[in-house]
Amino acid sequence: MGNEAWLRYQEVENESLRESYQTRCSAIAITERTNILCTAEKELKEALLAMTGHSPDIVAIQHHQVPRVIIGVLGSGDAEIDREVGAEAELIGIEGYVIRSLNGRAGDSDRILIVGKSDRGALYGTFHLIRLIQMREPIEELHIIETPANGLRMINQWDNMDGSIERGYAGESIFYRNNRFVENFNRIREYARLLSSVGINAISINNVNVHREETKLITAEYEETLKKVADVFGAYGIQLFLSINFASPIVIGGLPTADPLEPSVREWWAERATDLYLAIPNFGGFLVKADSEFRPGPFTYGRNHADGANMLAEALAPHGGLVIWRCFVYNCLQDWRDRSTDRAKAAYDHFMPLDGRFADNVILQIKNGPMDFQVREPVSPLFGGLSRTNQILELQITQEYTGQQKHLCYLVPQWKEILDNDTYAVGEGATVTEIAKGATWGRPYGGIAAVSNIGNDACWTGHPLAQANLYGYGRLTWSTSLSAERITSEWIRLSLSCDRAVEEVVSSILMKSWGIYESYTAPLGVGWMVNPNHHYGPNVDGYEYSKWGTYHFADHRGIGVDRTIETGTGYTAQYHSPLREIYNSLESCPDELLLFFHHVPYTHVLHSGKTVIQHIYDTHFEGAQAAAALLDDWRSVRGKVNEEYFELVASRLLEQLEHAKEWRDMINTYFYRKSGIADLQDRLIY
Ligand code: GCW
Repeated sequence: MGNEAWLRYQEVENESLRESYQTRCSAIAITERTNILCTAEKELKEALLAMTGHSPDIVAIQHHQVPRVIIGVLGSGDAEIDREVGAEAELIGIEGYVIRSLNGRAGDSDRILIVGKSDRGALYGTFHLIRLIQMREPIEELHIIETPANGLRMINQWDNMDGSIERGYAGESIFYRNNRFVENFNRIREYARLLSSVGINAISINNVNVHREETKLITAEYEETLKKVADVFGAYGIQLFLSINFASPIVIGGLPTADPLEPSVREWWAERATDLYLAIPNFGGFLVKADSEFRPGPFTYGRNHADGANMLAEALAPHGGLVIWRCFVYNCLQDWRDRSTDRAKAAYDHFMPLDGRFADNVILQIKNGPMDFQVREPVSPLFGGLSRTNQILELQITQEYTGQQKHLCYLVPQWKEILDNDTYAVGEGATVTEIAKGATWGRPYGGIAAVSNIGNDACWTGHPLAQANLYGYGRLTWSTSLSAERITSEWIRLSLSCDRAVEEVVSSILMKSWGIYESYTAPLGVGWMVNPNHHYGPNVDGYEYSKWGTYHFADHRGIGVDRTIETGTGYTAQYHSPLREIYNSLESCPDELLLFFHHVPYTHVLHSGKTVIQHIYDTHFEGAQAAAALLDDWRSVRGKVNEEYFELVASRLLEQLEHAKEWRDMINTYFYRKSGIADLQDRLIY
């Protein structure tokens, strides 16, 4: 139940449709027996068997008698494929594909060509065809040309080798147990299938906080196992990356220092890289969290991030490897009385002076917002700031601050907004989408990475509907122009049901869930009103006097962080005009981000016409009510979806509804007592 996620193959009910799929796909031929094309053949074969009840024959490419699906790579010697795809080959990149139905001509039977410039492209095309059949779409007149928007489409696992997952809400790791790799790789293989089917091409398999055992992953001790893991992912076109510990030369290398400019340290890394690539020729490279939240880094030696990253880049470059260096760097030992330090400014302040000083195979990974995956943040000003450095966007699929997969919070609409954001770096049009993919500045590398939300939970994600976030992440990263509605509709039809009524209900539930979650939690972009450490549940002052730089500054007069140029921290100056002016001015700052940028009295009137305090009351009452309505909506699909699945979702929605009331009351009571201002509607505030 839920374990197949969106690769759920139900037999086609409609007989003539089933027969048409079966006839058109009565055989499969691949152009070469590469690992990845064999994967494509196997995937399609299994999908067809499950959905049509008939196992297609595997035939040679020259076989002309039966209607068949031909999966292959351009220029692999088959003249017909090259001829038929012809000029369209120009339209696809190395990972793109063309799908064409050729209806029986020239004495040959019907064929469906799925052709890429690489076998990965052909595999993605195969999953596309499978999706069409799952969604009961016609396949007679296919003419599809697809190429991914982003070069790097990455997943970051925050899995620890003890089996725990940092910020994981769906059970334990599928990779590790008791400080070893698991013995049975079936679940890992299933995960590779899911990821590949939505176009993911890279994965880092250990937490960016690299502890003692994980530090050893780059040593000979783990080579053999890593190779096996790399092969599992490799067969699905996914490259393996490891998070590394910057202090490895000391911790496991026996060196007295990890200074990136020290020759012995550079040699040590070069040797590690050489060994790793000997074992795993298609290894992707390193993901690095350095000088961030107590992790070691180049600062210890008076060096900067470019020195650190470039040292690793030098070690990996001869093998074609990449260094993905995270920009989540800030002072996490702040004093709340110090109003001049602003965590939001930190990443920009650290990395902008280094723009243009990173090696060609270094990519900076930037969280979407300047703080930390809150339900609402402005976009990080590093997007639009950096112009001479490779950069990718980091999103968080796991719902650390958005309800931890107990609450429903469908994040695709949030990600769409982030991607559509114009940074005004080059007049209009330098959106986060364009910058992240590398287009704005013509960078060789670009893409998106995201922190995974899966664990060994039977349905992968704890909350079954949270699967939609993983699916949506992949689809959106492949094609940033897809609408949230379209992605949602696909996910529902693939994972739940093709029934129109189910689609309507579930789509509406998903599409409104982010807004609902936002409305009963921290108001107007201010963030952080959660319990410290685990980050679940309301606690208005939980982070208020802490060292983490996460404050709302509420007192009896008002609330919000003054980040303006004139009277605040000056953070708004990190944006280009007109964003800078829009955010800097109280008049033009959008309501939903007001308290992120400004400190205002509770009586300040929003664009909506409401005062801040009344907005807080209203959204919290309405939000809790809307959360309750989600359960009512869901009840209407009972009997139309798997009963166990139904119950599991219902129980989560019930938990959410109860917890939303707690959020409502904690927040409303806090602000009522602080402000002394009554609710205009005189509702119950404790
Ligand atoms: O949001 C914070 C999380 C940490 C995480 C860190 C990061 C992996 O609370 O758990 O550490 O971000 O992104 O490095």
